[in-house]
Amino acid sequence: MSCSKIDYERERDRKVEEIEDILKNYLPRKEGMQKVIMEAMEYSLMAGGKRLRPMLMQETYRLFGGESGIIEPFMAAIEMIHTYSLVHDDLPAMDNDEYRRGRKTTHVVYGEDMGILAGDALLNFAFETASLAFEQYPDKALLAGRALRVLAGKAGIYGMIGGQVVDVKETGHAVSREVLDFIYELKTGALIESSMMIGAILAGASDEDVKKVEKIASNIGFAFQVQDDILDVTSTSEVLGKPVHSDEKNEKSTYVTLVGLAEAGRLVESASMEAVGLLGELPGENGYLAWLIEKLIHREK
Ligand code: GRG
Repeated sequence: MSCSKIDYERERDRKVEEIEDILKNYLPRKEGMQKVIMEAMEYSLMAGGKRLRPMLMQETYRLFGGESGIIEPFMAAIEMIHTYSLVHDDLPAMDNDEYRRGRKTTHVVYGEDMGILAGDALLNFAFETASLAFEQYPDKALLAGRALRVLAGKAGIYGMIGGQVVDVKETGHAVSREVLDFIYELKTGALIESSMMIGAILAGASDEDVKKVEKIASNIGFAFQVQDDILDVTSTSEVLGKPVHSDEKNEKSTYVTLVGLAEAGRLVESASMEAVGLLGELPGENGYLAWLIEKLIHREK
């Protein structure tokens, strides 16, 4: 049965609500002398956002026929890891941002010390949460172990942290396309890859299909980040078709500065088409997932 755009939008809103309920369910109780850290965790985690990663995880799980609640602690964990990365990225030592998701950043509200600790706490609590899967679903311990390894690996030095390290090191001067691809693949792509791979792994997908899912997610991550570059510029510049020069004070290469807006748009389109094409090779009903990928990639904010 085919669904209209409006139906998918309603479905997305319902799924976001469902994800937020899951997140609330796994947050720690605000108690004890350290209560302020639980408050800061809740402040940053429940600040809105697209909930893209847990949604991609759950949809991939369903695509491969997954039906149990084992996915839920992992959905909460990936959003905690994503949120920790944003909290730390906003700190004065990194991007020094005052606003995120339409409200004051965590360190602005709770102080820099608590901002650092809230990020650390979310990262640790993510693994504490994901590990609940072993107790709750002992018959699926092997799958949970594989999923946990992907979660840790893709968030770590060969994944998101690795990408952020190179990004920080390379800020202040122009970089080659090769370096930019490395940064995008690790900093943005890795968590999206882990989201979808974990969905597939927990549903018992074959190694070959998990690899295919990784490739789909890598294309989504790339297109998502290049679209982010495009949106950064289109909100402030009308320059079309030619390379846009980086901000001189804090020079940062992006796909738009490297190849121009028009070519960046074409690359987003081809990565998105590759993702949707590969998705079509997988089993299962993928109408909503294909719509979601298109929607994310062509988002306007
Ligand atoms: C500090 C270890 C560490 C890593 C930081 C994620 C990140 C790495 C930095 C954030 C800055 C940035 C532009 C990252 C690229 C990925 C990206 C577009 C993140 C924003 O994700 P969305 O749009 O955010 O899914 P919401 O708020 O919707 O959840």
